[in-house]
Amino acid sequence: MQFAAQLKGYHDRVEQGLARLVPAGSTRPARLHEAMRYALLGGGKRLRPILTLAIAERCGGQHEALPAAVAIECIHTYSLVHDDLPCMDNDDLRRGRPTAHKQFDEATALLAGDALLTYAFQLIGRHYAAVPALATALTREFAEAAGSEKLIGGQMEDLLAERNPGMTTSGLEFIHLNKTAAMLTAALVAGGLCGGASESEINRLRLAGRHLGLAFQIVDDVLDATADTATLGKTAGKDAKADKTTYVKLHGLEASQNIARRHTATALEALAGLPDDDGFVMTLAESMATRGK
Ligand code: GRG
Repeated sequence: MQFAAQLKGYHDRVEQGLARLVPAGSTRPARLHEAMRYALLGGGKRLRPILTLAIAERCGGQHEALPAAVAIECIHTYSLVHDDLPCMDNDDLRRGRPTAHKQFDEATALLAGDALLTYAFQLIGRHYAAVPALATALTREFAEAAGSEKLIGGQMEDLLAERNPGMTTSGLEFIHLNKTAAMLTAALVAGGLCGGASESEINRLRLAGRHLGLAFQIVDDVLDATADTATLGKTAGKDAKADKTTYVKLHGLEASQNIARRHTATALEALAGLPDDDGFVMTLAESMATRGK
């Protein structure tokens, strides 16, 4: 099957899973559940859950991966909702639509983000109760990736960096590794855990996630500087306007693109040691670094 058709198949499965596994908008209190569904179901590339599903199948398909895939998208979406709030990035546009706090209000968006994060763990507990070792491993993986030493820690350092004009490449790498690569790594590892991957395969997934995440974030910085708002579905040019330290600011556009290419090559080398007969995972990983071209 062609890559595009496969990608659409995974995308559809994720959309259906999100619509089915997250409480209906009519669930009391309806305003909260409507806001959760508004943020979650309003577009998005679904890269993390697609990676989880695709890796799980290729690593043996031992257990149903859809609940884990939906859980990672819930955590990712919570982080976007909170990142858009006026006290953080203060953005009006996300996934081509008004941000959750613009569509509802700040307090509702804050609570919807909280609820999405918590719901991810409810899903894991509910759907993997019969396989306690898997439930524990997934909980640990997601909690560590989303916690104070990774996602939230990366976000904290990112906020602090706005007041630090002397930011270095290693400071920036810390932010990217924790804010971006940790959640992509968790998506890959969750796929491995659901599929029944060996320890050495899980280690390969971790290495791939690290480099894929760095490449993905550098490309995100490049796109912020080069693409328009309509293409991105979020406000373009924000980094330069805020004089934010990014790879583009530190290294320039061309060097940033070369660094992203090197990280992608390392990620692909790590993934090459995994079962992927039809090359779908490799092509998806490659496309993440070439998006916007
Ligand atoms: C509020 C704890 C907390 C964290 C916020 C996600 C995040 C951290 C900030 C958003 C801004 C940003 C550039 C994050 C880096 C990761 C990233 C590129 C997120 C966007 O992911 P995509 O492109 O988005 O996969 P879609 O909308 O397709 O899901």
